[in-house]
Amino acid sequence: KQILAAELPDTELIVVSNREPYVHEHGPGGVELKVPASGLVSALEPITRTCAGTWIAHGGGSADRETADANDHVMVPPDAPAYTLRRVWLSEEEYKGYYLGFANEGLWPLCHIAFERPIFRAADWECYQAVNRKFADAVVQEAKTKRPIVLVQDYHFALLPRLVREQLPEAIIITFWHIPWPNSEVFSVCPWREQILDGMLGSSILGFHIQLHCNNFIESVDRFLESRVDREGAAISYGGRTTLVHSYPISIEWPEQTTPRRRTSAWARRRVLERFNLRPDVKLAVGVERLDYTKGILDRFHAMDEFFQQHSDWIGRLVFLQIAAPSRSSLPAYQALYQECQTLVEEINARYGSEGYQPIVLIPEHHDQHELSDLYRAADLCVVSSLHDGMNLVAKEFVAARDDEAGVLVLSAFAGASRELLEAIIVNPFDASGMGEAFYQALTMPIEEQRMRMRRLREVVRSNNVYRWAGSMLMDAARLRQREQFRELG
Ligand code: GDG
Repeated sequence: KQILAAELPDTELIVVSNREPYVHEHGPGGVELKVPASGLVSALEPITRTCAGTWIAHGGGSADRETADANDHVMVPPDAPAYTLRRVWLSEEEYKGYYLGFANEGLWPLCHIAFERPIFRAADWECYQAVNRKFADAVVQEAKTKRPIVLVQDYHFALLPRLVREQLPEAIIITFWHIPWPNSEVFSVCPWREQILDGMLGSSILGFHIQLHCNNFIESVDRFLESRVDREGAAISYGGRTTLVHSYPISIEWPEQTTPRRRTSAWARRRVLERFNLRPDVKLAVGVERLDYTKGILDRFHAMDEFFQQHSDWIGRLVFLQIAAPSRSSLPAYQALYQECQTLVEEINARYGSEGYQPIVLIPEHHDQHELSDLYRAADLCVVSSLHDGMNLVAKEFVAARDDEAGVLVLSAFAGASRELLEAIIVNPFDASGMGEAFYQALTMPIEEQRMRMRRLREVVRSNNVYRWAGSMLMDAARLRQREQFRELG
């Protein structure tokens, strides 16, 4: 907010994302409000609230239409309105082709090394283009000035920066790509690779979580477009314009006072054990994610299997509580993953379980944020074993929740977060026995060492928080604007 006021006065902020930050759904008790399980929403909501901007997103909730006004606007958060949410309506066909199809069966597996083959259908691509146009028009409608800052979020909108640029040539368009960018050889399989790159280069600034993804993007542009690449200046000149390509590691809002005083870790632990009917003497490992094949959920269960084989004295003493919020569940790859998870959990529980003891508790349900916070605080270890992940906010949320400075984070080397959270136990999720040993190391780690590591991790997440993420992008935007103004002055 300070940066906007000082460096970019009178600049309006427009956020565009597929997912809306507040969803209205019909529930048993009438219209209910939900905050979706999304890293992007967790990161951007506090920023938009602070800046009183406009957020444009797909209105996907069953009660979204009736809760919006005639302009498709709703003020949010409902209990303390701070900014406008503009809902964009999509037909079932558009949603299927653009979101489920091109974005989630095409781009998502293309960008993640999870060995899931991307599916490219011409009909999905048609929808993707049409929906990008629809959102670009919404940006232009909502813009009250000629020079807004437009924050475009993620792989759903690769074409939107160019489309907005055509209609608002003076806008500062910052596109943040929340998932990895693959190397140019992998990217080359996309039938519409040139169009995607061209669309993204409508941005003034293009952000990725880590430098490797920036390098991969620059490499892809160099290979497939007639452009000039300045690797040192991290800039691409293309079609008479320049796009800066920078890394901005995303983060979370650091909680001022994590929880009321009475909700200590011991309190959270008692509550969680009671709720899931667990014995009071077990150690608790937790995993929290959307049920997604990139997150390495099966792999952590295989690691549990290895761990019990190597350390049979732990059978009966460790429970893995896995929260798996349903996600994209109409897609075959996600249905198959759900089935595989259920089968594997049954197998492992049959092998090591006994009367009143299930080593893995899989809960395929969405939980509210307080419940997640209790889980983080109750855990002896938190496992983030993504096969590939842009950043991973669960790792940072776990650290932020641990104001008791205890608990161990086991973190995949292939999550962007591993570049910052060096005091976690870093694992290769493809190596089940290595990950099993990491569980052992975590479970037997002396409390002094846990504290030393956790203190350092907390310092990192506290200072590299989500305001710094947004702040660095806005500072770069301010520099660009100043440069433009100097140019105008001659
Ligand atoms: C993408 C990138 C990048 C999970 N279950 C529930 C729930 N969650 C929340 C977590 C966390 C968020 O969802 C998940 O964020 P991640 O970062 O872990 O993963 P993605 O959703 O894949 O996010 C990722 C991120 O964008 C941001 O750039 O870090 O790499 O893939 O906040 O707490 N939240 C609620 N109930 C649940 O059951 N309320």
